[in-house]
Amino acid sequence: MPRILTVAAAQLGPLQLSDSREVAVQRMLRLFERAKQRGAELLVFPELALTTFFPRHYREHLDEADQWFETEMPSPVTKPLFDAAKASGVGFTLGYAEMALEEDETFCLRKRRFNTQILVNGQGEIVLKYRKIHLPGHAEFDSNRKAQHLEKRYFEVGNLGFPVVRAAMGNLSGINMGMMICNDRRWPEAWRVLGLQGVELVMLGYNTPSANTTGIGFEAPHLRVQHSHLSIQAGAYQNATFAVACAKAGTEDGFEMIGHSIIVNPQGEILAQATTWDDEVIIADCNLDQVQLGRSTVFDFDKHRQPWAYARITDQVGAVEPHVWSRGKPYSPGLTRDADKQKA
Ligand code: CDT
Repeated sequence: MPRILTVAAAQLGPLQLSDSREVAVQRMLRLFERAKQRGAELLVFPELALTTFFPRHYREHLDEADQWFETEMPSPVTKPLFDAAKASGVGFTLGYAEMALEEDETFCLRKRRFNTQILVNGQGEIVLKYRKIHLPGHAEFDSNRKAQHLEKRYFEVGNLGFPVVRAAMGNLSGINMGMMICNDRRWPEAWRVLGLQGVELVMLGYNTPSANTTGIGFEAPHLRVQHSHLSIQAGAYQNATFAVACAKAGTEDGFEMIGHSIIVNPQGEILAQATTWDDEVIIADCNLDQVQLGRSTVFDFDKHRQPWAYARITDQVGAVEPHVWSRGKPYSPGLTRDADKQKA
């Protein structure tokens, strides 16, 4: 019997600053129903799905942003989503701004804010939580920008790594599932860490502006979609996994977001793609046995990976200047596979 899971991306059109969480959840419940009727067993909602993408709005004091954060999950407002999962047996992921009273690395108990996504199973139980690691943007108001992107102001870097969990979903007794959020998809390291845990399905929500509003350089709008797809298709292919990427789309608070949610197979092919900037369900049957081809051939990690040559990836953050060649002095780097083996 092939291991088939029917997955959906439940793309949301814009949520304005004035829209309440109740409005968002009602729309999500309608998408849930539509996805269920089309046979979905798991659906993925966007990043920060309960509110507008509030990091575009500056607030001088952090506490003034508390209104956008969830202090409990489920909450009275979000419980209907959990009830829908329980009633239907359909799982979902939900992106939201999380405020947790939690000890930090200095053991100080304090209010901590994260950009979070949870995976909920068909019994309405939370099986996995992920907190966004790659936070784009800036922490202070930037008058050079047409739109602010204040993720570094409102969120701490996620402290849960990139976990993968094996759990039942749909009719399958075990699927290796992992998550990332928006900007994470542009970082091959994030995909590889999930790949190294045998992930079979990566779920991610995103809010990506159509325009580069940094005031630095020109980026053609169509390339914003291309870069998003390129990253997801490459990540799925290179780690032999399915991926569901779900957008919040359209003009939100006067700023356009790209939409173009997709479902991708382990060959990097797009199986389904959203064509509107509105609430829209896209769906695909994922035969999870298809992950085997990549991982037993070109991406057989056990056989082909060479971690000794990748040390810079974890030893270094920024790029360093390369060695400058001078005539008559062939360049020979100190790092060799033999030295690494000798150390072992
Ligand atoms: N939400 C989020 O992470 N958005 C960023 C915007 C960066 S602009 C290319 C993203 O990577 O889509």
